[in-house]
Amino acid sequence: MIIRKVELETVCGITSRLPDSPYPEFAFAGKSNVGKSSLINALMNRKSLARTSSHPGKTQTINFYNINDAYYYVDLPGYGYAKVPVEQKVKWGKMIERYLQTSPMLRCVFLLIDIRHEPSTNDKVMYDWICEKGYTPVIIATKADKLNRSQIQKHVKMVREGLQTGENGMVIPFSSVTKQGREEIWALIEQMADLEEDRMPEPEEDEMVQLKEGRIAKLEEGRMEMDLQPM
Ligand SMILES: Nc1nc2c(ncn2[C@@H]2O[C@H](COP(=O)(O)OP(=O)(O)OP(=O)(O)O)[C@@H](O)[C@H]2O)c(=O)[nH]1
Ligand SMILES: [Mg+2]
Repeated sequence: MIIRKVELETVCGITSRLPDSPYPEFAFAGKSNVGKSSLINALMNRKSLARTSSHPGKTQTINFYNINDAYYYVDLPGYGYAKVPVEQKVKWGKMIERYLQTSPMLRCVFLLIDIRHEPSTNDKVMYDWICEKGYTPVIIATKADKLNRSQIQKHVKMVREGLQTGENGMVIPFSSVTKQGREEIWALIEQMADLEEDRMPEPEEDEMVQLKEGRIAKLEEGRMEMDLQPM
């Protein structure tokens, strides 16, 4: 994928109005410190545009990154960070829910899980929540560089079973260090964005009027022909 333009276009806090996106959106969810911002940087070919930190709870807003004026990557706040006060957690939860529920341009939610560990209860809740909202989450198993090749497949199976994704659930091992998995994720995003573009757009009102008039003209022609039939 050629990245011509990346720009942090909108930052939404708890009370902000969500933007009316003109382009498809791809959101990245997962527990705090799992590597959401690092993945977004890797997908944007940027080292540090999305702020990362070894301290959990770095991303506290919903951040919309404009990619090539073609789509948005949406960095969501992480969940499950013990030091965040309960009140704050509830507010973030509501903010993420509002986003998942009301964004007409959201095409896919990527759920990030640390490949080294079994999915937590929070991960399972998030997985089920995304499904309930009508999306099929694509699982990204992050920090794959921490395991050797033979361990990776075993851990992918563990993640799949932990979330109960079923046989067909998509789990992509990824590393922001080696960039393993990046091409696959790009290909998926391009495919999903294109699919939408291929859909026939709803006709504009003017076109509908023309369509109606066109049909009436055709009908009249038909009638005229009938009128011309010999009795
Ligand atoms: N080894 C390794 N470390 C990673 C990888 N991805 C992220 N990290 C490290 O994990 C830590 C957290 O990464 P972030 O990308 O900030 O995580 P986040 O999910 O955005 O975290 P919050 O914003 O707090 O929700 C940082 O120290 C990263 O350098 C990876 O693929 N491999
Ligand atoms: Mg982050």
